[in-house]
Amino acid sequence: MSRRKHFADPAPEQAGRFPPRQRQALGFPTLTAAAPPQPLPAREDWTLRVFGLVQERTLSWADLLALPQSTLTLDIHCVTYWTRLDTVWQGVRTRDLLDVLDLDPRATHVMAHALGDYSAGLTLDDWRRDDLLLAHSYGGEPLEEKHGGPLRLVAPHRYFWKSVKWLEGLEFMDRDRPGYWEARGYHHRGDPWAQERWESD
Ligand SMILES: Nc1nc2c(c(=O)[nH]1)N[C@H]1C(S)=C(S)[C@@H](COP(=O)(O)O)O[C@H]1N2
Ligand SMILES: [Mo]
Repeated sequence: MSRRKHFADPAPEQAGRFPPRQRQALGFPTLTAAAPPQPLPAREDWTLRVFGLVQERTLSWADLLALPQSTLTLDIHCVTYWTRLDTVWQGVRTRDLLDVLDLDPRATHVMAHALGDYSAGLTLDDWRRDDLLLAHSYGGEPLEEKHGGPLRLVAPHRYFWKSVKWLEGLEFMDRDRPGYWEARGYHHRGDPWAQERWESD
């Protein structure tokens, strides 16, 4: 795939929505460093395990659908210099999930674990924002497997590597810990507006 055809310079009237050095992705690229084992469980058999500094529990698909459902329109920014504006996701806001969990007061960070070998951490303050979503649908359709279906995290205020696909575990912790990419040199926070790409920056 040629970059020339699939990426464009931001239109001047939208330039303010593009973090430094980002270009517009015309399609929806797929980036998978660590794929999950096959075959994936079906949507209705998917579970989300919550553990660590929290009352441990396993949410079923029905449990997830019984939580408040939100539709969010979000701009997403990948560290490989592409941005997509106005992507539309449906699912459960992370803060709405926090409301039904019994957190240990020592918890300050959340590690999102994928099925397979991938994880990424955020702070509990990140999780309390209103623009983070546990997404099961994209554009009104069930989220495609290549984009992390049945369930993925979408954290638009961070580079997209933080948005863990095939999300099956949430670990509450009292400190930051490196996830898959952070252990390989990516920045521990990953704010695209501050260009926090690599830890040496
Ligand atoms: N489980 C898992 N989640 C992942 C990844 C991965 O390799 N495995 N890649 C990350 C990276 S680097 C990016 S940019 C986005 C890409 O999401 P997309 O394929 O839907 O564009 O997913 C993130 N989440
Ligand atoms: Mo990425």
